[in-house]
Amino acid sequence: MADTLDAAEVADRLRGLPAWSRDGDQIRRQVTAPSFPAGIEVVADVARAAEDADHHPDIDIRWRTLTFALSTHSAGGLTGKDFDLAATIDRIAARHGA
Ligand code: H2B
Repeated sequence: MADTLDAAEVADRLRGLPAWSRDGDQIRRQVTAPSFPAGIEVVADVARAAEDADHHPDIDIRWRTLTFALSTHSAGGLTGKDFDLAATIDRIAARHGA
């Protein structure tokens, strides 16, 4: 099980991910896709990346606005896995024009 990051490490990693913010023991970001189908494609790509990483975000879908929330349940907080997947989600969103 990975160790949770302390507040300073979280703040440090968030500096490199400006779309993300801390919300308790999670980090979250909203993605506005160009359309509802484009948003679903973003979610499908994120699902594949999450399976590959064996690390899964909470996802809320409202028309073309997606909210991703990340935390490492097994560790009870934020770990490097959350920040790695956050960077992957950023790349996927950018690829879809979101
Ligand atoms: N995703 C997240 N976000 N946190 C976890 O602790 C986690 C996960 N654990 N995906 C994984 C799956 C675990 O259940 C498997 C057995 O590795």
